[in-house]
Amino acid sequence: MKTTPTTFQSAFEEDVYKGLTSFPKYLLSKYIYDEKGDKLFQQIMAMPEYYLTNCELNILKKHKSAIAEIINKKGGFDLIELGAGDGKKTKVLLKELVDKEYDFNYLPIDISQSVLEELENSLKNEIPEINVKIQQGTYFKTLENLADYSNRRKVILVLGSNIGNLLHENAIEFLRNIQEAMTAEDMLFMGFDQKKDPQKILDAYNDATGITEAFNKNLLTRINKELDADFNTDNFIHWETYDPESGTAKSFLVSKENQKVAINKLDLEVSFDAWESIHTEISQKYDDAVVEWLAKEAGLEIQTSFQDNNNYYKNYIFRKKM
Ligand code: AVI
Repeated sequence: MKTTPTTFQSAFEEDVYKGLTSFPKYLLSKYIYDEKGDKLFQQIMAMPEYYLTNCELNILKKHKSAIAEIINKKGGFDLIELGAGDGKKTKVLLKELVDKEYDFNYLPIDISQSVLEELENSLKNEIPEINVKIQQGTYFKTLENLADYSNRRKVILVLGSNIGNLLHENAIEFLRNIQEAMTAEDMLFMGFDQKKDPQKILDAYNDATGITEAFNKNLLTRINKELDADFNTDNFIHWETYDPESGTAKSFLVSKENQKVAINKLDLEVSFDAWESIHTEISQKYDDAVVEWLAKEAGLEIQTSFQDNNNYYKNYIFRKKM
């Protein structure tokens, strides 16, 4: 094997190098999301097997009035959404807040400027009464600068069970970062996919049409494109597991044969044994005890929660523990 290059051109290069020279091999799921990965994720959210989106939509439709009443307080508030995306689910709540004539601003934050501009335009047409201020950036940067562009009481919204893509220790760190940006008056509204029939979970991450397979393999496609590599994606299978004890769904790419892959930009040749795996993503499923524990570790406490008709998914409202 080559020695580790001392300088990498990007975090992507370094993370790919580290992941594919480790044992066992892994790649970070955040790198699935280039333009093609974003489109595939949109398709996943529209699949019948991927129940998460509809569950959260069901919660927002069913409980919008109660949620609106809890988050509203005298003096108005800023509704700050991390990872806003197309805002489809959020619009249900926004419409309710407007109908109730509450005093609020909507501050959607996303890594993609084009996604934000599309959202801003659609809101102008659909709910023109809303005062919207878009902000492009990563969660981390944004939380650091929150005080600069919000000086009112804050309600922070994180939908889609995105926290599930983090190991518990990283989830606590993420929650802790949010907690540090909050005051005693602020609230956090966050979605957590729940433990359920293991088959239902496996089906959501292993659809018959192969969209999730393409989404997972986009990691290899992206390495081919950006790092001049020669992965043959047909030589790998998409494999999903779910451990009902820990609540962890894991995605892998498994090599079907002995093979070598050249990653020219890293000056690296990676050898795979037949049936060797690359771990690519975790999608954690939760119960109340685990959410309570995560919250406690991060200095938060659960105020209340809302669930969908099937009890598949929950949105929790957290306050800062004083
Ligand atoms: C974005 N995230 C919450 C999705 C999930 O459910 O873990 C990503 C995903 N991976 C496969 N399907 C969807």
